[in-house]
Amino acid sequence: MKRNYLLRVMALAVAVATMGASSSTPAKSGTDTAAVKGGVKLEGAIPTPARINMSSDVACARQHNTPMLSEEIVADKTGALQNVVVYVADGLGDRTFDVPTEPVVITQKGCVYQPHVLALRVNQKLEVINSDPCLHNIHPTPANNRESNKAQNAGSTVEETFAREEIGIPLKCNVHPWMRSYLAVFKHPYFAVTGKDGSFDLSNLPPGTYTISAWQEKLGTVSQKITVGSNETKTLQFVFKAKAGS
Ligand SMILES: [Cu+2]
Repeated sequence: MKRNYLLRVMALAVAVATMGASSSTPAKSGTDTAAVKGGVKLEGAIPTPARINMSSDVACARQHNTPMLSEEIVADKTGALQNVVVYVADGLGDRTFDVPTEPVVITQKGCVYQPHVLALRVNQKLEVINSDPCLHNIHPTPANNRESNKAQNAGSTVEETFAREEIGIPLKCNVHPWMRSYLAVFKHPYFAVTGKDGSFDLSNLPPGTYTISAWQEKLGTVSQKITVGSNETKTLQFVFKAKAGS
């Protein structure tokens, strides 16, 4: 409750700041947009990913010539951090956005979720594909959405939707305990998941003052505040510190 209260207070403060800005620089429609771009880095020792043991199910193990590695922390030699969700956490006020009609897709192949981290919109269709010759079950364990648990036969597709915003919903399979991915559900379109180079691009933002957050499944969330004007691009760098033993 306390956290909700604080978030409301923060939202109010940002809303006031935004109103102040827009009264001096009235927003034009169409091309009048802002952008926040940048990268996410891991500072400190890059952890060696653990090997995943799939020997309990030969249908999974035989699909891999070399052991699959844990994707809990994926960073290259320079520290560029992959699978980080970067998003507008605050500053959009009460704007609303149409839900995309295109579904987003997650695939189970070789008893691994692809992609490992997936972002989508509230009430947007999530297609979960089973490309494996074995049974999986789709078991998201959200905190703010409805939990479900569906068995999924080889070669089939199931659909899910999430009614509320929530970042970092674990998706697991009870048949194969190593299978784990994370979903981030947003009520707006201003989010990105970092790729191999750790970069993100939040474009077509309305000019304003925003809290931008970066979420990583093991390292948590870091946030920064930024103001972008119309047709302005600003750069943000996020740094996570490698935790001992992670
Ligand atoms: Cu499975």
